[in-house]
Amino acid sequence: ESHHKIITVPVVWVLGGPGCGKGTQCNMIKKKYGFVHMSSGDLLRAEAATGSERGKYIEVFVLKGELVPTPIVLKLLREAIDQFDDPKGFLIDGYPRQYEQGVLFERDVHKVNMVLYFEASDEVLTDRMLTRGQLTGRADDNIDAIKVRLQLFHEYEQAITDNYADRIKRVSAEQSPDDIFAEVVQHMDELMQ
Ligand code: B4P
Repeated sequence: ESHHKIITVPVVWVLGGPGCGKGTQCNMIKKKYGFVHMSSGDLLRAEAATGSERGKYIEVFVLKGELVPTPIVLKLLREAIDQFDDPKGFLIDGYPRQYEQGVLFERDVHKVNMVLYFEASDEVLTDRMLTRGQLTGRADDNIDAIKVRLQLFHEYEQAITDNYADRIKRVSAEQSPDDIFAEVVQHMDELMQ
């Protein structure tokens, strides 16, 4: 649509199972490369925290670990993207969760240039989320919601990895943040050449 910003910089999707460390890596990428970091989860939690009608509706899905309806997530992302002038690029963290979300993004927002895909076992993911739940009290980091989040992740991951195989860079997320970042840097440098 014509009132939206036209994106002329690279767009990177940052994906992986719940708790894989996307947020940590995005912060490191943002610092080094000057990209804007946009987390679908953060946007949804921020909207929920406003207590608006839309926020209350969103919160029901997030607390259960279920997917929020795509039009809402895409609209929040689009609104956030439109607020930025000339960053070096966009990191879209936690979106798409389903192949169809990716299709809509590429149709309505921008083609994706690279997909960073963080891999870790369900055991590692579960441990990280439970730890974070204890440390921060994040409401969806409890065992019931975690099970739903993992189940939905596995249900949809194959369609995403199949359809974006040409742009996916897989990174093992079972290492320390610095070791993961060393691999990420190689992919980012290649993209920015
Ligand atoms: P998200 O906020 O995306 O939640 P997440 O997948 O658990 O990832 P998060 O970013 O929080 O964790 P991260 O891996 O960075 O989504 C939450 C909910 O929002 C979803 O369940 C859904 O309801 C909704 N939602 C979001 N996007 C949606 C979409 N596109 N469509 C529909 N609904 C959507 O980090 C995990 C933890 O690991 C951190 O505590 C970190 O400190 C730690 N960690 C990081 N790196 C580590 C390392 N190397 N070693 C050890 N620990 C590490």
